[in-house]
Amino acid sequence: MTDVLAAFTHAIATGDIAVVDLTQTLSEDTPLLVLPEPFGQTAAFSRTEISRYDERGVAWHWHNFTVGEHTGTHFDAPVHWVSGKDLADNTVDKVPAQKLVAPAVVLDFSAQCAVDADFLLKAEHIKAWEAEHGTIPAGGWVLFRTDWSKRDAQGYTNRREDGAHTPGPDVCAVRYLVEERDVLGFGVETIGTDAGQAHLLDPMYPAHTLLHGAGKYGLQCLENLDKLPATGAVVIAAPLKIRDGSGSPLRVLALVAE
Ligand code: 23J
Ligand code: MN
Repeated sequence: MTDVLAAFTHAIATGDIAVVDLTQTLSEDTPLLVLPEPFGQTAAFSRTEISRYDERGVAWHWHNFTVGEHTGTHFDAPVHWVSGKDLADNTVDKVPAQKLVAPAVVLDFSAQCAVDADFLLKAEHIKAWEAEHGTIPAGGWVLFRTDWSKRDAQGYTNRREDGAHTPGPDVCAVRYLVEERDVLGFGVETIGTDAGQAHLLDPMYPAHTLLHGAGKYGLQCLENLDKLPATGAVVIAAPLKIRDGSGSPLRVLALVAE
């Protein structure tokens, strides 16, 4: 077949290319990031009914909803962090359309995270992964598999008196992905691209600080990363085109050759 798009749609129809949904269901029950006092909080998803085939709208059903830019499965744009505030095209509406479709690699550290909720992904871990699977391609997503999405609600947020205990990258790991690999962004199953205790690192919140300072993106609250191969998947991640938006809930899909 000479027409690459016809071959593509045919492969989707036959299942030779699987479409894997990496998105959490967004609802009133969606778990939220909770920051310590005195910081502001992201809003939960909520909705009010406009009509339901009734006198408010005889033949139609619809809602208005409220949601934080960073609630549920969502995209982080560079302007979200102070390190990215002066970059060009740093908001969700300015992400180039071509970047919304990109290759992805999946770094599976679920076994380590199962025994250590505070597991920190280090540059050495990434280099060991590359020795097995090949060099991480520039311009692609790096997805960090922790199996966190399989936990119950309490285990997912894993909050204790001293804050959340969830895995994430350390400073050198993020620096390696940004400076040595020029990735498009970093995607995680947990609520933040940073570890729950990342306020204790230097710089604090290294994933947010270094990724967004370099114009890179974040994806949070992903699931089904266990359905993806280590290399070869293609991710479609298109945030809402909110003018000057710092982030947005979105549907994230992966294409996988079967
Ligand atoms: C603001 C402050 C700290 C964090 C976050 C937001 C996020 O995780 C986010 O959703 O971007 S850690
Ligand atoms: Mn975010």
